[in-house]
Amino acid sequence: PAPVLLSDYQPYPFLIEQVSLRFALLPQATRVSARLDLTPNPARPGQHDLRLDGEGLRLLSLRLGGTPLECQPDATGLTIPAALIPAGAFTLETEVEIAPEGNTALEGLYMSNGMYCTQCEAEGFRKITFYPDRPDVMARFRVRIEADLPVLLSNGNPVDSGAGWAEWDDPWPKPAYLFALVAGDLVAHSAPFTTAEGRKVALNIWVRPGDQDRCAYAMDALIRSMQWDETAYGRAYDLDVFNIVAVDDFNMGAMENKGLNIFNSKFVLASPETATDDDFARIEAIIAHEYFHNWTGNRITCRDWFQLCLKEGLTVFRDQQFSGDMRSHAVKRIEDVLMLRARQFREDQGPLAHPVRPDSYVEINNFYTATIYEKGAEVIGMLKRLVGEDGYKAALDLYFTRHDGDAATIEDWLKVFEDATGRDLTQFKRWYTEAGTPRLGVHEAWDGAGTYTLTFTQTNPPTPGQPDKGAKVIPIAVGLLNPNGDEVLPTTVLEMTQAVQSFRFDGLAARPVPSILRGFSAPVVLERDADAAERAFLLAHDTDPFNRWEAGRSLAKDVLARMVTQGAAPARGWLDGLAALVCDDSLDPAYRALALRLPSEDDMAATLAAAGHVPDPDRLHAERRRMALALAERLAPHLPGLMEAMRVTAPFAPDATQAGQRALFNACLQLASRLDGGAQARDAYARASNMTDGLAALVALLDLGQGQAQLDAFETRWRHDRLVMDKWFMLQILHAAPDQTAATVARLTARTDFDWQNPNRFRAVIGALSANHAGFHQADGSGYRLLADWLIRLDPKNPQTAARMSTAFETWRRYDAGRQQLIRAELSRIAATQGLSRDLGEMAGRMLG
Ligand code: B3K
Ligand code: ZN
Repeated sequence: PAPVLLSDYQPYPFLIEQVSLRFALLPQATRVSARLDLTPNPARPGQHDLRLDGEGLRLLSLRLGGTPLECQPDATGLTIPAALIPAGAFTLETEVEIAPEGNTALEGLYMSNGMYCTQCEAEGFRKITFYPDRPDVMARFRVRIEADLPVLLSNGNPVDSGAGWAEWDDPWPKPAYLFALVAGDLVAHSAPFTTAEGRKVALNIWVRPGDQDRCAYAMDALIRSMQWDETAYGRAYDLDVFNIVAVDDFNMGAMENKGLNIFNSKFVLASPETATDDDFARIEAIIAHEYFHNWTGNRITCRDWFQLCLKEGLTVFRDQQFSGDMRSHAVKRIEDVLMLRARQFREDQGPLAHPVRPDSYVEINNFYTATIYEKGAEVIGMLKRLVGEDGYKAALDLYFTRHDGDAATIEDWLKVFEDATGRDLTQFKRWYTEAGTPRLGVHEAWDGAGTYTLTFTQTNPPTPGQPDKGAKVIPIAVGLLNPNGDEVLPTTVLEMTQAVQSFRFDGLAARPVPSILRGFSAPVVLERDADAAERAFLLAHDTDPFNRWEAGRSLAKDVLARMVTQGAAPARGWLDGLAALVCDDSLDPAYRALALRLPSEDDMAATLAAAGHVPDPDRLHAERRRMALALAERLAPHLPGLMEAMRVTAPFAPDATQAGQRALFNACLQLASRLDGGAQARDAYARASNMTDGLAALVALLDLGQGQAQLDAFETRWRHDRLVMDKWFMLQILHAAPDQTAATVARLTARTDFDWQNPNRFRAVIGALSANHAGFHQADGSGYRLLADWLIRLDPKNPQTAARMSTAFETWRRYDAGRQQLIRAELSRIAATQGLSRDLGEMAGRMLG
């Protein structure tokens, strides 16, 4: 299929004043009647055909201005010739039939456990009715639902309802991708909320009967999100109700439909017994993210899908700020950077690299990526650093006043920053239009007489379709420390705009130690050959918490790299520095737990490949275990004391303080288990009273090749709980020995409860296969073959999820010729599959290059 191009954008020739929809819901034959009130769009003068998108719809009737029309749809929509269209306002009425029960792609109107629900972003509305399914067509929707079910929901405010029917009206014009409908046998966990503007809002979280006691945390997170957006951004909620629905079958995390957010139940339902601290934190973040979209996404939406980062990058940035405010900024920043490197850098350095604002796509669902989301958020973080707190606030206020109700672009977004701050952002815009992770080299010079100079060199590596790139604006936050550890220059943002650029610092008493890229002030790879002594110094003294952690991280990566490439022993300096940090009671336990986390095998493979080595997955796995063992031995004398100090005695609370204590306790337990044969982990599993502690103990045992009895007990207790059992499936694969991984997957996929058409279960199993680095990359190709088999099987049912999971192959160029050939063969087999979806076809094609 031909790609869609940004340069082809044209406004839609018609405006839609009002949409009236009527749904008569039946699993096999749902009738959808639509009435569109149209007028010509002055932005597109002249006579135009009326083109409506529509896929898989059985057209029952069509009327233009009340008169029946004979018009046959084609495979992708319906065209009403310009000649038939009256001048001025007119109405178009359609009636179609669809079968939600057979919709396994989970896009459009589908069913999950007997409940009807929708997912329209990006282009699912066209599977519901004929409509201009593009985000710049914004209209008011009125919806009538008829079904023999107790709960009938749509966007906006409830108008009226009776037995078997309900009507909804959404006063806010919106694009079709924000349409939603839910009908089912649901119960609500409810709470009232009053906005800063005095509006009384009924908040409801709708779940299947029996799940209502697992909604309290999500509701609490929602209320805190609503309050936070009022204080941090001055944005209040704008309807009388806010509904959230939890669905078991969902392709992604959640969806921000106006007034009716639909969530993967995994990101709503939580209790101490069933959810880990990480689950709670993710629920808080996603609830906030979807809520924040009400302003950044819904009130101001995107002109076209190329502008996706306009809403996603900004909304991720906002949810990161929120989580930092709720918990710890330092810990949140480290976690976000870990994620950015693991997913976005990986993407940016492989065949799927694309700009934060792409200029072409085949299937837009393939562009809901770490680049659009996470790098999109980083770009906003850089803007904020460059213009400062006040500049950012002024720009955002202007954005909301100038563009409320608009379908906007990245140009509009940058313009508000230019207008509010007087800055020229022409060069900065390259962050949006050019793919790839810049590499930042550093050279330091000390003249012996008080002047210290830092010279930076940026290189912007080629990416698919973009061989040459200009210099980027890179905000480099720098601090300088005295040899005794005192800070002589507090954090200062250097603004790099050239390929090579020097910055001078005068009047220093001694040669300083630089702390560069504090807070990870730009999404770049810092290439600095600091020696181990300097890193150890920063690990002990840096006043910037991110860079202090980063010093330990880069030290650990150096150590592991030397172990892998030179057979070196785990370096003493690293072990001692880390021990000192972990035992420092003045530091947040969550932070100390993060410092104990070793670099992942995937991250190390990328780092080794970038340094010109060919990573050997088995060796990497073995050396990383050796590294963990050395750390355990070094920390052994401190572990009992640390664990005692971190033991939580108060009743479980999913807050940052307790979570941090549990994280450090469990990190110590993992290490202790490497020395005690699993005795403490078995005990901890038996005594665990919450999922966080139970899973951590189980993981410690699985890493030792033990834990079968605990797995069996877990299964007996949780076999009827889909979400908890997803964890059970996932852990066994994630922690399988490399040569056992494929066999474990084969064994688990043969079970009757491996419901592979449920995206959560599929991801738990097949996603864990590719996340087990050494297991997936077994030299015999068993991991690759297994993944390809499952992608080919899933694709006809659910192309979106199949395409997303195919990114496991994106790193193939890192590995040796044998593995490269095996992966290429699997990608070619996928690409050659009869009837392959556009989604998976595009991904396989791009990865093959
Ligand atoms: N906007 C949705 C994602 C839709 C994905 C469509 N394939 C969730 C979010 O980012 O909030
Ligand atoms: Zn989003």
